[in-house]
Amino acid sequence: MTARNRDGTGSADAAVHRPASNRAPLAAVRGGDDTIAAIATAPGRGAIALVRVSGTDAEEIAGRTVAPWPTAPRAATLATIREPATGAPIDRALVTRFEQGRSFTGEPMVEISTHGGAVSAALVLAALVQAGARQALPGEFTRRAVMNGKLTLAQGEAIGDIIDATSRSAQRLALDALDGGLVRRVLALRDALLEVEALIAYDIDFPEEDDGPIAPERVTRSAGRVAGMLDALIATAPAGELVREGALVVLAGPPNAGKSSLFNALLGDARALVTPIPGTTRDAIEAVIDAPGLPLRLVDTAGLRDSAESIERLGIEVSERYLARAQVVLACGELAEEIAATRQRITALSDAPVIDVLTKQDLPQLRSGAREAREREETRAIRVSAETGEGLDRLIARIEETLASSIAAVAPDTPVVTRARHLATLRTARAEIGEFLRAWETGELPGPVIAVHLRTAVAALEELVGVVDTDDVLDRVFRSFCVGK
Ligand SMILES: Nc1nc2c(ncn2[C@@H]2O[C@H](COP(=O)(O)OP(=O)(O)OP(=O)(O)O)[C@@H](O)[C@H]2O)c(=O)[nH]1
Ligand SMILES: [Mg+2]
Repeated sequence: MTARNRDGTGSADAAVHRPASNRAPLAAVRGGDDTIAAIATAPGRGAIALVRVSGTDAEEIAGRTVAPWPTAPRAATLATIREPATGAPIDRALVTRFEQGRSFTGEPMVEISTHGGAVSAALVLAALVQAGARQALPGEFTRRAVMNGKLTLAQGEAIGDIIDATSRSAQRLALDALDGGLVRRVLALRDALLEVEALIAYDIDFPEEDDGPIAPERVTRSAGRVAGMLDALIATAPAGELVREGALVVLAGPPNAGKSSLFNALLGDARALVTPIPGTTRDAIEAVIDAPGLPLRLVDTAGLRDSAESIERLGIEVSERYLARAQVVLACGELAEEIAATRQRITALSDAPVIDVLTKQDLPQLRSGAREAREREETRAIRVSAETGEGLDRLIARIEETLASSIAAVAPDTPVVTRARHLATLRTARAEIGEFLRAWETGELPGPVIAVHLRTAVAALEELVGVVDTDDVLDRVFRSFCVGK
């Protein structure tokens, strides 16, 4: 039990701990100075559940319930977990301890893999609380990892995004963010701005240097470069939003065109009602499919026609509202003429790109129609059958191509901005640099006044990453401009 060498009075930081009772809960969370515990796995029936403990006293607290205590850190040890008060066994579990600085939170941590199900993990958590841990608040482990410098704020957010991802593409982007691509880019831009600030500061502090004043174009060029790179990042936001939210793909066409059948076939699920009666679908039905590149929010709508019937008319109005928001429209019809009529009908309603979809292509009479259509060079239409599944993959690929070409292409090495918070800070930084450049070029205001814009831009970028450290400007003055030169 060598790891548990604290007796509660000898620890170096014990003096700064206020008693738990007069600690405001939020202050305790921010300070991260108590020991927290939580069940980290989702509730429900499963093979294993994970209980985590983190904080200065994690080992001491867990040691009151775990025996034998793991001798080596980061090595799973089979142990019995016991109730601290009575010593009654609760579960057999694998216990792993992580030392300070070498854990997810950066604090001493213990992870206990209990049996799954409703009871074991809850009992182990209760035992840990009895032994002195506090139940963690949502996100508190990641928050501590950020506060202890194990993760940047943006990486902490990325972990949340990985957990919340509902599509492969959203998960992939979040994983890239966890890898720190955006953070590295933003920090590089911040550094470039600090260099500009340093140029100006140097100009102010050492106007009499032999080299003469700093050429104003040098400042303009450097700040302009940062502005350009911020523009490139900001331009990825629509792609990021598509991945996060999914692209709205609306099926449109005359009644009985096979829209609901196609919708169901694409989903692989009988969600929408299908009947031979034209006008079956009344309300819009929405469902998400996890396409390889992007999540697609498919919407089945009421067939478009001039109808006097009031409920159908309401359904058609709903279709029209969806069409106005669509990012891609699938103009569905059994025949090229129907598709042409649908295109005609929706021109006033939607600016979205339209993909022609010839439906029911398993029916021989329609196949021959398709052949004629081919002869008339109407070959852009995708021929599908909800019955046989023909053409569905091609249709998805076409939808993805269409979306890719309608949003600004993301340069291959540019991290994609997916969060509104990030976009807002990037826009703030960009606007401040714009203000700075305008003021610098007119030269009407003194350098220190103009430099305030750079400071604000730097602060915005730091806010994105979650860097709280402030004043490296002076360091940089002397690093990049050796006074002895
Ligand atoms: N053979 C064949 N029949 C299909 C196919 N797709 C749809 N149908 C039939 O066509 C009829 C209409 O299909 P729906 O999917 O309800 O058509 P819809 O466009 O949703 O019609 P509304 O909701 O009335 O606008 C049904 O009888 C379907 O079984 C297909 O790929 N092959
Ligand atoms: Mg329908």
